[in-house]
Amino acid sequence: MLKLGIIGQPRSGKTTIYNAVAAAHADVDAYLAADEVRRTVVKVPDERLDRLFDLFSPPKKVHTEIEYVDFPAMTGDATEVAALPPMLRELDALMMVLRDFGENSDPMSEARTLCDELILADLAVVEKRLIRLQREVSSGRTENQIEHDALVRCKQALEEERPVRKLEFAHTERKLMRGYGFLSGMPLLAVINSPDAGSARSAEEWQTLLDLGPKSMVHVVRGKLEGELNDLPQEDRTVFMADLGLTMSALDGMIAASYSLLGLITFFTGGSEKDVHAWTVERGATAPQAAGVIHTDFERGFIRAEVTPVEDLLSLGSPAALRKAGKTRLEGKEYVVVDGDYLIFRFNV
Ligand SMILES: Nc1nc2c(ncn2[C@@H]2O[C@H](COP(=O)(O)OP(=O)(O)OP(=O)(O)O)[C@@H](O)[C@H]2O)c(=O)[nH]1
Ligand SMILES: [Mg+2]
Repeated sequence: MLKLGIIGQPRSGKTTIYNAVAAAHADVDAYLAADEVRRTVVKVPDERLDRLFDLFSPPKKVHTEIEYVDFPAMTGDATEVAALPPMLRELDALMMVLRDFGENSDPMSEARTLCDELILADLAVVEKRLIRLQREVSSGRTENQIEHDALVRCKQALEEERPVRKLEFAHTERKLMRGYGFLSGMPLLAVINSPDAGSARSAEEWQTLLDLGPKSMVHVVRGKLEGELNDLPQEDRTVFMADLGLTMSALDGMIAASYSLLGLITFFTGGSEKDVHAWTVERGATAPQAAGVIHTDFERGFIRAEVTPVEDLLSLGSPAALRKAGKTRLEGKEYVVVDGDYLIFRFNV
């Protein structure tokens, strides 16, 4: 399951946003110790899955899920910050909440401070490993030369306060570097937490100003206001959202941003018997890799996939009607899955 960690300066609105996303209503003013985190698993809303469920009426509907983790503030206090990096390295992406509401708000400076902390944590890892590798290399052993050279480049960048995210690696280097789980190299979603009246700048303007590099995105929210919308009955919520010019809920917006940041797409399986099921894969995944998300045996024994765009299935009403209309294709191992594919796998286990 996809795991996103919410980090930020004290009182930047991390828990408020976590609540808006989780509709969990954890107490925003409760003190969270440094090693204490809140976790919530949210179902990724998808109206295509809802319509598939209506079409087939199976016993079950299974959404894809994302876990959000609300971390204590990164205060720059050495003892507290030291407890965070190992926990952060387990995540798929970081969500950095920047305060854009209240007095003396300065999202730029908060971003800089946070990014510096991530850089320092990475530098400690690099330096420790390099001591050993340098000894190896200078004694003429070359088996870890590539790793050594890549780490030297990382060190140089980090010392210049540039995140690992901004470095380019060759394929083998990238594989080696992945093992380190560099925090400054993780996909990063900057969340500008704006006052009720809205942010003075657009997401594009923030993106340019923050200049976070590749694998980064900016999402502008009004955390408190959007969280409060969760308390309203559905009808009122729709009216309020229209008044506020919001086209989607905080949760939907955050998930859409996370998916696009991580390059993820959704495909569907199932039918009337058991369930309809939404699954997540990385953009570019082949049909066997998609089958592997369901079960590793499916990947190994993959023969073919029957592929239909879900919209065609929904408009024509049944797999049989689709086959008749010639909308369903049989695809082999090379097929690259597209967002919204409805797939039936044929495999041999
Ligand atoms: N006006 C306004 N207030 C907000 C917003 N987001 C959070 N707040 C308020 O700011 C205070 C801190 O919010 P939290 O969500 O607890 O912030 P946090 O980052 O989790 O705080 P710590 O965990 O203590 O570091 C609370 O009183 C919130 O109600 C916002 O978008 N607008
Ligand atoms: Mg908090």
